[in-house]
Amino acid sequence: MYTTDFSRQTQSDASPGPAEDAAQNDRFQARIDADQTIEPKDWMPAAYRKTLIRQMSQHAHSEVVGMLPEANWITRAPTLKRKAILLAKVQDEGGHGLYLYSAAETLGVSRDDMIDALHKGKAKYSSIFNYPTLTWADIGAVGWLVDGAAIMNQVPLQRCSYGPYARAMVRICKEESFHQRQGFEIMATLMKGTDAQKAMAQDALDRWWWPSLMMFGPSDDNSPNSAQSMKWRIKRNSNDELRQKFVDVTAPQAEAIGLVVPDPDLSWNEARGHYDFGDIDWDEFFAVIAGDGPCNADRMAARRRAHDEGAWVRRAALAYDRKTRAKAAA
Ligand code: BYC
Repeated sequence: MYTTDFSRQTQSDASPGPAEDAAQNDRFQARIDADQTIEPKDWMPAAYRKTLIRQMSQHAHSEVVGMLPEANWITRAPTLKRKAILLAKVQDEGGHGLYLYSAAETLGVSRDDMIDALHKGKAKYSSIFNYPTLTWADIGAVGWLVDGAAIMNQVPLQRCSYGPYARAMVRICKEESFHQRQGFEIMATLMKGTDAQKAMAQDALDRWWWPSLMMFGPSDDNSPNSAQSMKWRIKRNSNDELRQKFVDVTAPQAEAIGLVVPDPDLSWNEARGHYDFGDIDWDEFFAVIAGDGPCNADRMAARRRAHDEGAWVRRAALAYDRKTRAKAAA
């Protein structure tokens, strides 16, 4: 995901701005500590607003850019049923983007500005969508692992302190659970197939495993936004906690269908009650979020093209809206 110009925030931004006094901030923090939700018209620190705009807009961008790797397979899905399922899933992702842009707009930023920031390369979207979907098994791996990681991260967001974001996440999480199941079912079906199908599923897991672990963001000791976001209860868990949960849930699923997780260090640690796992290649992660992943350029070009090609639809909708209002006024 990507930051936007308007949303760059450091720890020092969290201190009260000139127009904010400490008492207001204390009252705000007390509401958060009492687990009350913050609503659009409530007073909030400028830094809280900025952090939410950053996270929610990059989340929305991820949903929309995330349509691209899967859409690549709609026409090539192996059966009519698989095509229909994939088409519905990709539409769901578009819908998630729309709820999230709308929820972010309640903070006073316009959707046009958010999309403009994405198109100008000033805004982030999830690193995961900069990897290619090379085979049909990749569609299984994306549903199982990418949507699986997304759920792990998004379930706690249903209890995020900002009401519109928390409420948007309820339906999104329901749909993501269904997506995860369909991805796992594709992988399970391939693993019951021919040797070539099994090899294709294993190859997809080999390529998607590590990038999926990177989705949770940098390790806790290198996550500049986590402490403040957790204090504000935007985030309820740290990046490493959620990554560990994901590994704990997913490793046995791989084993159950005969797949081997591409990590020689993966092993159950009885004492910790968790799986141990190997080191993540953080150089790769930071290169991808800096724009140097395998598909960054393609993804951005496709988004900009889609936006340009949709300009007439936006103009038509606005013209219709003007006509309807004029009629109503007359
Ligand atoms: N990719 O301090 P940190 C989906 C950035 S889509 C790119 O830990 P934070 C789906 C981070 O933004 C799932 N950038 O940050 C759709 C920050 O940079 P800035 C999308 C990343 O915000 C279609 C810097 O690294 N889910 O479900 O506390 C098909 C330092 O990080 C990434 C969401 O967006 C990354 N992976 O925590 C299928 C969930 N990780 O902004 C599925 C909402 C970190 O300071 N977002 N960065 O320049 C979050 O929960 C949080 O933003 C994160 C990062 C946990 C991701």
